[in-house]
Amino acid sequence: ETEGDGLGCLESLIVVSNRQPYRHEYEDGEGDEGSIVVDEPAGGLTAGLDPVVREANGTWIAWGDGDADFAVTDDDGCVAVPPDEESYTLHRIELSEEAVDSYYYGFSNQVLWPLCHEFPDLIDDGDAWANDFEWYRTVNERFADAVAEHATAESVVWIQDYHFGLAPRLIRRQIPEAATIAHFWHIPWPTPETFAECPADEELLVGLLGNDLLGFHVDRYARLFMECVEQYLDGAVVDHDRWLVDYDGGTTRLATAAMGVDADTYDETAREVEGTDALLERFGVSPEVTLGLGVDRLDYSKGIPERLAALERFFERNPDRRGEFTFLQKATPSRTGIPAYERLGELVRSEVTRINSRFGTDDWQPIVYTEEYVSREHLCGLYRRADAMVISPLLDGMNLVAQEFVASSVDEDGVLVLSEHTGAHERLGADAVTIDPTDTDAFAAALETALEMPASERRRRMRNMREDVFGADLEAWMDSQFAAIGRLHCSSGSDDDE
Ligand code: GDG
Repeated sequence: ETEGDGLGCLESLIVVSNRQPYRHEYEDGEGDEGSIVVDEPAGGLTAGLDPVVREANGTWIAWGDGDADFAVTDDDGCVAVPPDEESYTLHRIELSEEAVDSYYYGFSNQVLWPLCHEFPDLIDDGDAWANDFEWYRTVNERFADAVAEHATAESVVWIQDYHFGLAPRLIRRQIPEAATIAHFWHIPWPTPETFAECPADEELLVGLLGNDLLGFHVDRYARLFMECVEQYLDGAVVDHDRWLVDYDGGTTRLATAAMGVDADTYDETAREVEGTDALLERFGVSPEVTLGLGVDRLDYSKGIPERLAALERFFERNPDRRGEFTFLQKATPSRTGIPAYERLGELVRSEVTRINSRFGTDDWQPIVYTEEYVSREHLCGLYRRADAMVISPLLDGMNLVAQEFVASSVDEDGVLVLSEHTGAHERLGADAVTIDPTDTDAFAAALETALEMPASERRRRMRNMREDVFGADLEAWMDSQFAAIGRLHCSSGSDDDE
């Protein structure tokens, strides 16, 4: 019943995330000679949470990573932000190169990421993981210690993501019982069969059950979490109907909340765009073409090779589309240095070259591939201009790009081709063209369906999707989290609310 403003009884908010909301840098990369400038939050969750932490005069604990970052903090790593209107404390944790290698590139991204995305073959095997896991634990301890420095009995601690699977329990041990710990897990949760491959299965579950509230994007991930607890953790009692897990004297409530995007901003930005011809020409795309678009981090979970295979099949089957349709794939390199990501980059680039040499002509390429980072304005322009947006992950917690595209489609004439294996599909599946990315023939046929769809049907589907994306935006997601946190936090000490 406590709808909306869960922030009401919140006196002290402590956010924990890997990425920091503000970065300090030396101007012109001049080393410590230059003056220090500040980077604003880049977008997404960080930008969305910033005003909430400001309003709460809270604390944000995150990894700080440069000399300039620490030149402005006090001895404890704290600095007041934002610089122009100091509203909250940013507490930066400094990590050695070895810690980053093992905690971030190692256990987080070569064990937990492939595990949760159902790529057991990519999980670091051999001895590497044991050392990585030790560092993961050490870093989680350091964050937990930082939380303990700031926490009071009134505190709400809100932890973000898979980098902090052990922190909740470590925090619980150090802070007053009345404080509330909540956590949002932004990626999928694996099946029990896959979870068996987790080298630190029990400790991870025990860690996460230090939370009072654990959130996922969709019901399925929460259910899988409960199944894993039941199978792999002795002594835990799972209430599948009420979504509660009792363990070691504490109760963890599970919740789902599908994350949204700042839809109004995407809409406004897309409306202000003054054409994309110049941008397309810069990439080597003729402004006249029918445009397909892909926007992803260069990650093996995003199904980019599968998308290229479907495009090749599409051009085989539709010779009349050659010269007329171009697919622009924007890929942002990420986690470079991890072998699986290096291999993926090589595969994608060589497949693009091969397909282009098969169908391309002197003045037309079927696939234009770029790893250039584009501004939010340009991104919105491309979303608006795209005739078909293609999102084909093999598994994706939510996928915000799908929603950003919908929010930017102000002319209501673009079609969303969307993998059924994304959290976003639970929201948009009814009005998107659904694909299984591994079924190349059906995927190619879906591209045909999208490009041949009559304008009236495009509009009808896009309107439905826009209703969803604007109705359940980033702010609504945060409200729902804080309402759930508020119900636990403000009622602690009184009777259970159900
Ligand atoms: C994880 C989960 C979940 C990309 N290239 C550019 C650019 N981007 C931005 C997009 C979007 C973001 O990066 C990617 O977000 P996704 O949600 O698609 O995917 P992940 O990075 O894997 O995020 C995912 C998410 O967490 C939130 O919970 O949805 O399932 O995997 O915002 O716009 N932005 C700009 N230029 C680029 O070139 N400006």
